[in-house]
Amino acid sequence: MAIRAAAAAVRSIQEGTDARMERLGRAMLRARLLEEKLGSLYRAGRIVGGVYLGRGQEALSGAGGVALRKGDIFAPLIRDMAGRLAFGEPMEDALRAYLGSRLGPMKGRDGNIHRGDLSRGILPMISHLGAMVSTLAGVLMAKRMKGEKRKVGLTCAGDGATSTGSFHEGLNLAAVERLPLVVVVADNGYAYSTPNERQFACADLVDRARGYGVQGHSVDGTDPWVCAEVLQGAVDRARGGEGPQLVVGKLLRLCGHGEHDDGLYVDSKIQRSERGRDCVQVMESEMKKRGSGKEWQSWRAEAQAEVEAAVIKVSAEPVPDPFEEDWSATKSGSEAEESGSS
Ligand SMILES: Cc1ncc(C[n+]2csc(CCOP(=O)(O)OP(=O)(O)O)c2C)c(N)n1
Repeated sequence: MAIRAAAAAVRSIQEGTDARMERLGRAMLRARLLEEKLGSLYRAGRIVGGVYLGRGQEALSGAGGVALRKGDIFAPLIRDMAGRLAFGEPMEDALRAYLGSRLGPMKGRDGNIHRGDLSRGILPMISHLGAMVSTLAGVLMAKRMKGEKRKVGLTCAGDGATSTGSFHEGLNLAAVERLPLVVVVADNGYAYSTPNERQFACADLVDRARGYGVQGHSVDGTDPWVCAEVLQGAVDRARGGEGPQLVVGKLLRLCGHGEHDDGLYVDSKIQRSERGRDCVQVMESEMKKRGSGKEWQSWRAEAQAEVEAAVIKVSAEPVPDPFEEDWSATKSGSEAEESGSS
């Protein structure tokens, strides 16, 4: 009986793991294919402003989105398309921000990477350079004061962002307050064109966790399985009251800083190293090895169809009309008048 119970438990853990990896794999593919399309739309002149992609960072980002639950708060950065989709941002809403649709969560009036949706627990990004750590710490403190329990906040930072004052102030505050905060550092080797050795003098950014008094975790950011496990563990620990968690993933940005940047300064030795692996290819070949190649192909086909359908739908949507806009970020004009605000 006990053996049977143990076997059932093992099976259910395995099924849970498989379900989590399916969510992650699908989010990675959806993000990769959507971003390839965004690159094309940018080159075709259909997108106003810059386009910044998360190529090569889908496993680490997506694993964060998968590890969170409904009711948690996610503060994504510019390379977190996979995390956003995994956490539940509809692909159509993402596209609406890029194509300026009035039906998007920012009503087509904000920069594409600055989109958020408070109703889904996604904070609009203020800046890529550390600002979201203190913003999220503030949200978590407010939740604590309101008596909301077991809600986790997760945000991200680049290696460059870890050198800013905002990052330091935010993480220090979160550590002192023992907030349920997970900070995922995507150490992709470069802050724009500045390599790691010109940014910080410690051997590994995870070493800083000790200085802040928080738990630190290192992860190979190119391995989807390891990312899923480590991120889930960090989120669970934060939820369980163990305070802030710093997760540092080593990987490489497999694109320019933005689509306007060719990234030619990236060292070819790093590109050829383990760190330069493409997490999407890693997952594809591992799934093939495990006999699940057909499943992967069907996820890819579904993601491709979703991207095509979303582009067609969102392209036909209205854009904001300056003469009809209420110019209120959060409420319609009549609602604002009723509550006496202007
Ligand atoms: C205060 C400020 N300075 C400079 C910039 C321009 N900028 C945006 S992202 C970035 C580099 C960020 O590097 P990193 O944190 O490593 O993230 P990555 O782009 O590699 O993901 C810079 C210099 C900015 N947005 N804000």
